[in-house]
Amino acid sequence: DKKKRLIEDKNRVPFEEVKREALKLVEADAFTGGRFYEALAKEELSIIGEFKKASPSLGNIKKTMELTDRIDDYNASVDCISCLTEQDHFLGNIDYFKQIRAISKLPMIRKDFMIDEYQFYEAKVIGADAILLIAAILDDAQMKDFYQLAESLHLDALVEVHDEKEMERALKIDPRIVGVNNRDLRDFTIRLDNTKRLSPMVPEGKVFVAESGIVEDDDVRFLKECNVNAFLIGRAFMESENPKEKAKHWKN
Ligand code: IGP
Repeated sequence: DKKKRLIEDKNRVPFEEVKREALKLVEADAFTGGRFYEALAKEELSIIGEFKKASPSLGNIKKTMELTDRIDDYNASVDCISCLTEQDHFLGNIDYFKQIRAISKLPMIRKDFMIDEYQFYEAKVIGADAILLIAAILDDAQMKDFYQLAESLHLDALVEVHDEKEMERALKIDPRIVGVNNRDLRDFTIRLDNTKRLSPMVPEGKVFVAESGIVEDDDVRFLKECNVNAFLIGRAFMESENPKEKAKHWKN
C-alpha cells in the first residue's frame, strides 16, 4: 500500500519533474541546508514541535486549535517544526506541510517513512530543511545511500534508532543527528528509558534527540539527565490548548 501510494503520488507530479525542480533549488542555493542541525546543536535544550492529526498508537488526536493558531504558538516557543506527511497511518499530508511552511520561518522536518528517492526530491521542493531516516525500515546500504542523497540536496537527516543494534548500524554512516525513538514501532510501547540506555553510545559532538512519549513534567525531567540536545514532541502539544506555555515551561 505504501508503494501504491507512491505510484499515485508520482502520477500527480512525475518523478523527473520533481527531481528537476529540486535540483534547480540546490543549484540556486536557495536553501544551503544545515538550518535544522544548527537549531538543535546550540548549547541550550531545543524542542521540535510536531504537527500530526493521528497515529496508529494514539488514534485520532483531539483537535484543540486551528493549524494557523497552533503554528503561531510553535513559532513563538519551539526551535523546529516536524510535520507528518504520511497519509495511511498518521493522516498526514503534503498540503499541511506546505501550509505550515508558508507561515513559519522555523527549520522544518518532513516526517515520513522515507523509502523512495521521490520523497527526498519532493521534500526539497516543498521547502523542507530535513528528513527522517528510520533505521528499523532501511538496510545499511539504503541508509547510506539515502543519507548521501539527503546531503546532496542540502537536507539534514535525523537518523532514528530504537535499540543498540540500530544505533550501531546508524553510527556507521556517521550521521550528524541521531534520534532515539522511545516508542517501539512494532508494538507501540513507550519506554523513555530507551534514551537513557542508548545515550552513552552517542559519540561526542553529535546532536542527540529524544523522540516520542514525552508528555509529563516528569518525562522532561528524566530526559534532561540523559545528555540530549533536543526533544521531539507531538501528542502532548497537539492535545494541549496552550502548547506555547508548555514548550516554554519545559525549556526551563
Ligand atoms: C512524536 P509523540 O509521542 O510526542 O506524539 O511522538 C514523534 O516522536 C513520533 O510522531 C514519531 C514518528 C516516528 C512518527 C517518532 N518517529 C516515525 C512517524 C514515524
